[in-house]
Amino acid sequence: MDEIIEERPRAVLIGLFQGLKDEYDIEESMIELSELARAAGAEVAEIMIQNKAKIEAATYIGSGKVEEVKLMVEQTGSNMVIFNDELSGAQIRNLENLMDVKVIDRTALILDIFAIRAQTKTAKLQVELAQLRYRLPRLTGFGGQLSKQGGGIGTRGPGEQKLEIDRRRIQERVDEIRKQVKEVQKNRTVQRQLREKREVPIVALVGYTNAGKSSIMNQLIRMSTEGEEEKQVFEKDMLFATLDTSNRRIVLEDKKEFILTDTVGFVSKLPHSIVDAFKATLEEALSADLLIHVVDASNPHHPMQMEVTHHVLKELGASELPMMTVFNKIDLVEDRTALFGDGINISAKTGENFDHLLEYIKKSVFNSMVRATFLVPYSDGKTTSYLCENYQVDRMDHLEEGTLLELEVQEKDYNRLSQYLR
Ligand SMILES: Nc1nc2c(ncn2[C@@H]2O[C@H](COP(=O)(O)OP(=O)(O)OP(=O)(O)O)[C@@H](O)[C@H]2O)c(=O)[nH]1
Ligand SMILES: [Mg+2]
Repeated sequence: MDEIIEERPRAVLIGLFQGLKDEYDIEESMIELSELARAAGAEVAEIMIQNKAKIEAATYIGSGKVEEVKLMVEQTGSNMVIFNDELSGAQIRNLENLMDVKVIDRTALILDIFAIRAQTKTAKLQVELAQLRYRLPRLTGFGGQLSKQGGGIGTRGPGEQKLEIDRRRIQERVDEIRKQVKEVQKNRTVQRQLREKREVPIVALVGYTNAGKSSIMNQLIRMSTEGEEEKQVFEKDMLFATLDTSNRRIVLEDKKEFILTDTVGFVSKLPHSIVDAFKATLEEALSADLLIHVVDASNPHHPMQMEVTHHVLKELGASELPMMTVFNKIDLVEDRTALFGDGINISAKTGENFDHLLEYIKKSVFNSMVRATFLVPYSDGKTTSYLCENYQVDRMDHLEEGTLLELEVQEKDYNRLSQYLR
C-alpha cells in the first residue's frame, strides 16, 4: 500500500535589518525566529539577513536578494521561506511567484504554534479569531499557493478550510467568535467580582515565553497549605506552553490567601492580532493587585525580553499596575555576583529564595491588614470561629465576658466587628 509521507518542512529564514531604525538586535531576532520555526516543526536550513534601510513595497526585500534566496532554497532543498516580519498579502503572492516556494511570515508562524498548542475551547476560539483577522486582508494571497509544499506550517489550525469561504462568511465567523469569547469572559468576570468581594488579592505572573511563570506557579502551589498535586499547571521547555490563564488559590501558613494567575507568554514582535484576540483572557490578569514580571536570568537576551514584556503590557494598558521583577532560573547563572537590578533572584527549580518572594508578595498585597484585639461574647460563637478559620490568631484568652482574640484582620472585618474592639 502506498504511504503518504508528508515532506518535512525545511525553511530558509530571512530578516531585514533596517540599521538604526531597528531597536532590536537582528541576530538575536533571527535566532528567536529559528526557535519559533522549530517549535512549529520546521527544520532550519539557512538564515539570511539583508541590510537595507528601505522596505521594497512589492517584495519586501530587494530583487537581488530575492534571487539569492531562491538559489539558497534550491541548494538546500528547502520548501519554504520564512520572513522575520509581517508581510502583506501582495508581498507574499509576489515572493511566492518569484521564488516558486511557499512563503510565510513571522506572524503566521506564531499563529501556527498557537494553533498547535491550543487545548481549551477558549484558547482555540482566540487562536481562530487571531488567524481569521490575519488572513482576512490577505485572502487573495492564498488560494492557489495553498497547495505548495511545506508541511502545512502557516495554514494549520481550526481555520484551514475556512480560507475558501468568502470574506463575508469570515467576518460573520469573527463576530460569532467574539461573542463566544465575550460569553466566557462574562463568566470569568463574575467569578472575579466574587473574589473581589471577598477581598482576596490577585497576583498575576507575566513575562516572556519560557521564563518559568508556570514553574513558579507550581512551586507556590506546593508551598500553599492547600497545595494539591492535581492543581499543578502545565510547565515545559517549549515556546508558548501556556495559552490559557489559570487561577489558583494560594493559602499561606498564617492563613492569608491570594489568587495566583498564570498567563500566556510574550514574544518579540507579538502580532497585534494575537494581542487583540488574547486581550479577553489577559484582562483578568490586568485587574491584578500585583504583577510579577518573571525574567529568565539565564537567557543572555533577557534585557530585550524584559523590554518586550514592558511594551506588550503597555499595549494592554497594564503598565501602571504595581509590578515587581523576579529573576528566575538563578540556578543556571554561574556568576552569582551578577546583580539583577532591584528584583528578587529565585529558582523555581530549587525553590531558592521563595521565602523572600512570598515576603514581598505579602508586603505588597496585604498592606490593608489592621492589628486588632476583639472581645467576642460567647453568644457570638460564629464570629469567633470565623476569625479562627480565616486568620492567624496570635493570642486567644477565654475571659468571663467572652473570647479575647489578638490578630491582624482585613480592614472590612475590622470595621464590621468594631463593636467588639477592645
Ligand atoms: N534550571 C531551571 N529551569 C527552570 C526554572 N524555572 C523554569 N525552568 C524550566 O524552564 C522551562 C519553561 O518553564 P515554564 O514554567 O513552562 O515557562 P513559562 O514562563 O510558563 O512559559 P510559557 O508558558 O511558554 O510562556 C521548563 O522546562 C522549566 O522546567 C528554574 O528556576 N531553573
Ligand atoms: Mg507557562
